[in-house]
Amino acid sequence: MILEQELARLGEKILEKQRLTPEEGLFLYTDAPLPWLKNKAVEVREKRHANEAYYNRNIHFEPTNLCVYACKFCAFYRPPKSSEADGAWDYSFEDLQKKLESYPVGSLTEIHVTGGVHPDRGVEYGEALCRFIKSIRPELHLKAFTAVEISYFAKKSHVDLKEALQRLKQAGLDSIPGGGAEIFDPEIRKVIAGGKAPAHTWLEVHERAHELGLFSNATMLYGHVENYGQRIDHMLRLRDVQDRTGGFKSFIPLRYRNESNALSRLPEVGPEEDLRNYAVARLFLDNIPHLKAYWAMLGLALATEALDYGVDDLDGTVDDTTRIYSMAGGPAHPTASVEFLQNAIRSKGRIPLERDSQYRKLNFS
Ligand code: V47
Ligand code: SF4
Repeated sequence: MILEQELARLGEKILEKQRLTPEEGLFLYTDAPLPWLKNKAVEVREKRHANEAYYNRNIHFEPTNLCVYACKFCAFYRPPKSSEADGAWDYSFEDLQKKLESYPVGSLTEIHVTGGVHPDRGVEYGEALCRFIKSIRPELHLKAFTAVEISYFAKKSHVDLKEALQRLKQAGLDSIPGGGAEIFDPEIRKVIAGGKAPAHTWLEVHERAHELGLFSNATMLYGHVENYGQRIDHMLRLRDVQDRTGGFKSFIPLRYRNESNALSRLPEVGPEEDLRNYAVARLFLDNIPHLKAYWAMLGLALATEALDYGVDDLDGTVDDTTRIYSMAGGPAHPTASVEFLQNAIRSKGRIPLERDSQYRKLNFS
């Protein structure tokens, strides 16, 4: 009875668009029945996005997997002195050119660039890569370099974060992807991602970027050793920045995948937990407009299911160009045609819309 009363009170609050407190967010994780969460999350997403759901046409480029860090959840990185025989790669600009030229002009709208943090590369490298991509495909939206990569560029080149961002923007950077956020709680971050940019640096990169007119996304890696309170803390810190800047377009929860990494002993959470997490994110993180189920991590079937739990975006065609998830247990060859994504969205009774990187609608099919 008490549970029902509390759910009714929270339902009212949500209906009236009142912000949930951290305690209420935690209650949703621990006590709210999944069908109730589903119902409320759909109510909120339909107010924002009606019956529409988005996809885009994109590829990824992962310049190298050599990395100075050694995050325990990461199956992708190799220590800096590794060779090809160890599974390392370090692509040249010529390799990138071949890849870009293999896509006809007009067949993509976005390239997403991220990779390992190479020990020798500072902001000059980032600038050169941006300029190179724009010289070949000026029409593509360039979403590149996580806050972790950017903070390393700045440190290596002895410049502050604002200067690093200004220079990257000048060189053609259009927006910043959401990676590297993991979990902001310092104790958990130390255990799973020891050594890389702390929470305040990650948040500062994004806040400075927003001030310069660059928008960005934010991720949250969940389902490893964190607890619900730490997930709420993570979203609360994002909500605070977003109140000041409005620069986050999309929130992307990423389920920890457990193959071939230093935390493989941990089981992965099941689909019900994924769906609960999307729904709570939609309700608690009330000021980031889009909630993305990144199908290349989750698989298309579950990402499609998440459209019933507050999600409004499946991400893009990807075309087998990312290895971060396939190396950790995600779909082996992540590629989806436009028709495939459209049909997935239609299978949930929603209207598929192609978007650009700013979520402007590109078609009305
Ligand atoms: O920060 C690495 C995650 C992220 C694992 O901005 C893992 O549109 C689960 O941020 N299990 C990088 N996750 C990818 C990323 C991203 C992806 C798609 C779209 C956008 C966007 C951003 O991948 C890392 C880390 O949190 N990751 N290893 C793993 N084993
Ligand atoms: Fe390096 Fe990123 Fe992997 Fe961490 S998650 S080891 S920073 S590639």
